[in-house]
Amino acid sequence: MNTRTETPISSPGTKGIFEVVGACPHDCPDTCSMVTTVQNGVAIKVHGNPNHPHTGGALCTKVSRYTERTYHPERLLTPLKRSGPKGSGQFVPVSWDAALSDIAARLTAIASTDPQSILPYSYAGTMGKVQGESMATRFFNKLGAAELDRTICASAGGEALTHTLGGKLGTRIEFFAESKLILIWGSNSIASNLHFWRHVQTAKRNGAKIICIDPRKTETADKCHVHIALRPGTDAALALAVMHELIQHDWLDHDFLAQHTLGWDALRARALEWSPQRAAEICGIRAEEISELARDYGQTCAAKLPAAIRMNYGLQRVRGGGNAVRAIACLPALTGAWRHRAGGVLLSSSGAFAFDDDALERPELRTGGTPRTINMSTIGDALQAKNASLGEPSALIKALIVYNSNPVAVAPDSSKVVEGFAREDLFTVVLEHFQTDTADYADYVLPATTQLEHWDIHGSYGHTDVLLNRPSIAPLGEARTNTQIFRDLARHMGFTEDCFHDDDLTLARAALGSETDFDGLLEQGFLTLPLPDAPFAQGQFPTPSGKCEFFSQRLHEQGFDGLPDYVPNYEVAHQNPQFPLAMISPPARNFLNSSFVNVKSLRDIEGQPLLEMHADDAAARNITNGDTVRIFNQRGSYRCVVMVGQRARPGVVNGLGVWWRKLGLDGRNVNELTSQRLTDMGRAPTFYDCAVQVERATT
Ligand SMILES: Nc1nc2c(c(=O)[nH]1)N[C@H]1C(S)=C(S)[C@@H](COP(=O)(O)OP(=O)(O)OC[C@H]3O[C@@H](n4cnc5c(=O)[nH]c(N)nc54)[C@H](O)[C@@H]3O)O[C@H]1N2
Ligand SMILES: Nc1nc2c(c(=O)[nH]1)N[C@H]1C(S)=C(S)[C@@H](COP(=O)(O)OP(=O)(O)OC[C@H]3O[C@@H](n4cnc5c(=O)[nH]c(N)nc54)[C@H](O)[C@@H]3O)O[C@H]1N2
Ligand SMILES: [Mo]
Repeated sequence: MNTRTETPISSPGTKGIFEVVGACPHDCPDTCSMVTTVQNGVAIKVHGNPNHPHTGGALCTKVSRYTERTYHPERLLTPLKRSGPKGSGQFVPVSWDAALSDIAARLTAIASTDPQSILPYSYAGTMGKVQGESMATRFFNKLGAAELDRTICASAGGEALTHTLGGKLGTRIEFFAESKLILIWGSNSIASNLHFWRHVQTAKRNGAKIICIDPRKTETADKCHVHIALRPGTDAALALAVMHELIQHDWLDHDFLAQHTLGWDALRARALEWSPQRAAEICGIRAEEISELARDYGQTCAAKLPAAIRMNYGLQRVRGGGNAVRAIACLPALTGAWRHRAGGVLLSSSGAFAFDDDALERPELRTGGTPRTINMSTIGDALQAKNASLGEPSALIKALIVYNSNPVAVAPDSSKVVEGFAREDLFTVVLEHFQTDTADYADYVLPATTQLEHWDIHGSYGHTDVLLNRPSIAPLGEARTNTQIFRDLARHMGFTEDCFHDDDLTLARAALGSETDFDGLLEQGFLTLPLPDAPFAQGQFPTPSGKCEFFSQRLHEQGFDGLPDYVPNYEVAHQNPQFPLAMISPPARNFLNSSFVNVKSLRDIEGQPLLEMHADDAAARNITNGDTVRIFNQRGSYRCVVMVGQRARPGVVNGLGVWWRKLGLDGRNVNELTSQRLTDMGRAPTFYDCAVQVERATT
């Protein structure tokens, strides 16, 4: 087979068979280099690029079905206009010109009163810099629309990391292969970071001990030497008790502490309040589990062997999520684990990339003062008409333009979200591949291209390579790229700035800046950022003090005490007689948030929405495996089938997500139960801080 990378296929009639190197667009730390095989203009399969070290020639199961998703019989291929009541999913096809003219007229009318009542809503359906916030943000800047605070995933952990280490930086992922002890903390790596798991396996083969800290007995926990199944939201207590033991046994790197940290005396005093017994009670585990964890970590570091922590975002989706991330991120500085390239901690590598966001988004197009900001995690409340009637009528959102996201399925407190989207006076446009739950509430649905049909540039939040995505097929049907849709809308709105003519390759180059070897990227499909092996071996933390900030002056100024602390959940289930079970809702392995839920071969693997429950909790409720149960709390209720077994610990139920509402038993999903309360830092959602009760469903 011929590997040709220089030209994308321009029409489905193009003869021959060849491969095109692209990138997986999904919201996942792995950001794989993906090779598409094209035959006569049709993508016939995708596979992982064997030349890209982080991909190692393998894709995950779900993305290996990318052609099934692309050519799905339900792919949206023409613009649609609503023809029934909101939410009914009734639409009629219309021409692009009719759709764009009407949308432009509606937006112009709304903007003439208050452009800030128009809200873009987008997230990481694609992580691409071009099809993400480039032309779209230019458009909304020029329009003077409200701005979206993009908090739904990672902002608690992100802020916490920035206030501790100075940025979203950490141990390079490939060096975990050399570690002698790996803590997998709040991460189901096999499901959501598969290419990291290869490095764990290498380390394990070379004698490393692997410890998983997760309330759920995940497929990852199954393969670790130790599994600590703590209660959700108690990680900071655990980390402080580990510090307590490190201090008591003097498994400390005094030199590193003296030279490269800020606030050690205060943190030491705080940690000494956290005996393993005290933390064990909060975490719902045995004190010995904590002292053994501390011993493993402390002795590995004291023996000058590398110990690394793979933290992930699972543990920050609770009220004290920011504090928990801070407490854990402090650990390597206590023991000097940063001295090794295979030691330290990694939550996110995204701070290593220096994309030129201003060149992409052109903030200077915005005239007028600071824009109104709407938190995407509380979109349910933000859309309520009654909020506006409470005194700030201008605060009412009158138009929503949704792209790269499915908020009706993924945002917390669904009943509020649905109520908002159902408002007859809300004008909603959704750019999508499929008729999602959100698209059902649109006035217009616009068909967007998939990754096989457009150019893009990708960074990563796991590794530190830049990837280029080259289109391999022509857009299907009448689908248009996100960028083209916003270029077209700009024209219909009468925006005349030259930047609304930039094509996607111009945007790709703008994202990278002139320093980057774009030709090299075109040739190979990826390039590796030049970075030191061990980022903080000599300190050099990019914080204001240049040190690892146990104490953060910036947080202190925001009203925190400045040290990491244990902040209990809003909803401490085991102390709540009415809703005594803590529910977490981590992703199902074969879906990517709510993406892929409609791909039949993957849905067949996942079966149906499930609630995992421990046998003791089930017995106490006269529930048996396979029963249909009703899960409920003060916000709502949701029915699904229960799976009784070892994946759930006592007192915690796992409602795997994120199913499309319309595929659930009563047209709802797990977010019917989650709340709009926000984390301590980063204004992020608290999906896993959710107390519920469960009963056998009668119908
Ligand atoms: N297959 C697949 N891969 C994905 C995704 C997907 O939907 N499917 N989603 C992608 C996205 S958007 C993201 S942000 C990442 C998410 O992936 P991760 O960052 O790994 O986060 P989660 O999957 O939310 O949670 C990870 C683990 O944390 C556990 N957990 C829950 N609460 C707590 C807690 O309080 N403490 C501790 N220690 N653990 C807890 C959960 O049980 C889960 O096993 O994965 C990405 N990759
Ligand atoms: N209960 C619960 N809820 C959660 C989570 C959880 O763990 N539990 N996880 C949360 C997390 S971590 C995240 S990141 C959010 C994710 O929430 P979202 O970012 O909304 O992710 P998806 O649900 O995958 O929806 C992305 C949509 O974008 C579309 N899309 C993909 N590519 C393109 C494109 O090029 N153009 C256009 N126009 N559309 C495109 C896809 O078809 C898909 O419908 O969900 C959050 N919700
Ligand atoms: Mo996420």
